[in-house]
Amino acid sequence: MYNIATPFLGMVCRVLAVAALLSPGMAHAQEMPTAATPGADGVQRITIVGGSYFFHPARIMARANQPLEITLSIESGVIPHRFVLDGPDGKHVADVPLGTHTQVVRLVPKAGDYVFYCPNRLLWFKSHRERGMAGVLHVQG
Ligand SMILES: [Cu+2]
Repeated sequence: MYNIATPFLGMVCRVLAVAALLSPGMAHAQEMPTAATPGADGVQRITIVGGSYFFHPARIMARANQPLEITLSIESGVIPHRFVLDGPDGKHVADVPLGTHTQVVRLVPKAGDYVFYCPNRLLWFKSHRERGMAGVLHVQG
């Protein structure tokens, strides 16, 4: 009986893994976006909490051409994480280690979709991004 079930489960896992690779943002497609809060000083602010293996919120909305301040905090744990933010052109905008101290990333975003993720991985295991530690910043013009 296990001889039949085990290969089937293996196949399901492979299919899910391929789907995750093809569309990294898909896992968060149902999450309602959280808007960065505009301050009286004109700076939009959002706090993102990272952990194993998630960022929350994973979908963020912000306005283009206005300063954006992203405060990063980490859930306590022994697994090291990073926050990498790629611009709409695919270039790294930020790459910061998430330690015990709060980190702040400041940018003036352009319109488009930015992706953020943790690229860390242990040996041959899946990267944290592949495990769901990823999200999208939608910047509207
Ligand atoms: Cu990580």
